[in-house]
Amino acid sequence: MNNKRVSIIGVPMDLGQNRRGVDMGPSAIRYAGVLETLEALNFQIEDLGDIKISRPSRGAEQLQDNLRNLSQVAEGNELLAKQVDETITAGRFPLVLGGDHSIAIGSLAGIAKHYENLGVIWYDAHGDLNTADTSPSGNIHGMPLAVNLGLGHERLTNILGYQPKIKPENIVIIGARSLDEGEKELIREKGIKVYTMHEVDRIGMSAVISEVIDYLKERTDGVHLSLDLDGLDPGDAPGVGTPVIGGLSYRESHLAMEMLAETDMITSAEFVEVNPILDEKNKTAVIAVGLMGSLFGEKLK
Ligand code: EXY
Ligand code: MN
Ligand code: MN
Ligand code: MN
Repeated sequence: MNNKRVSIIGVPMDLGQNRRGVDMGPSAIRYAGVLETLEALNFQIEDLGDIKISRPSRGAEQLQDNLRNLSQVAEGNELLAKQVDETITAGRFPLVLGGDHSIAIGSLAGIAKHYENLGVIWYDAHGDLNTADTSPSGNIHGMPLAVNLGLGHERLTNILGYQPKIKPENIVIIGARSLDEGEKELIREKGIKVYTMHEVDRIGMSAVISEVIDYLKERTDGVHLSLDLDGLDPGDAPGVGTPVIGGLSYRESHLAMEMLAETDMITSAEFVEVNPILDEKNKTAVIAVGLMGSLFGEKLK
């Protein structure tokens, strides 16, 4: 990692889906030692604390136009976008800790304005490419990648006043194994590059990441890593709200992070969907911190 100055931003967001507890993800990841791990690697760390997320009032209608908690999710993401924007302007690397994956709306809004061609690695069991029209759940954590392509409700797509945030040809999804019909259509229509579990099984993680690096290197001027812990197999990372069997192992994920570290191409990152209530003794947060260590250059693991 070229940038030695890192700002940690916690986002205790659990309103982009139905299961409570993922709002405690940032605490669990701090408790698992993220600051100590990165400091030991000689990074200069600043912890900006947590973004304020407002709660919906009790009993209020939360699902409008098939978008659960739209105003709270939009408001939280507006605050996050500003914080991330300021972090990059100050020349620092934003490391965002979720929270559910809806927070990628705010983080990418703050990041993408600093690049002509931002690349995005979406490490996830899911595509997160639904809109309110295609979503089976109304959960906004299943929509952030579509929102960043400019598809969806204006309150979400237009954060910081511009859209789209990213171009379809600059996205690579890794680990997908649970895609809805509407998402598959969008992937075909937009030509989004996807390495499903099939490709990982077939050619191995080493070849997948080599291809991803070559692909993004020639077309992007910065790369954001959006790592959803449910990309990993629930045997390794059980503390997630939407587990899908047959996922990436801790070793494969660790290798992916190491290979990315060697390229120095990652310019921002977020780790999301850690839910301590569903976890086993903070295992998933510990794994998240282990992966962060590898991404930031920890050797001999
Ligand atoms: N595709 C399903 C939905 O849209 O409801 C499940 C989405 C889960 C999203 C997770 C966090 O990556
Ligand atoms: Mn996700
Ligand atoms: Mn997911
Ligand atoms: Mn290793």
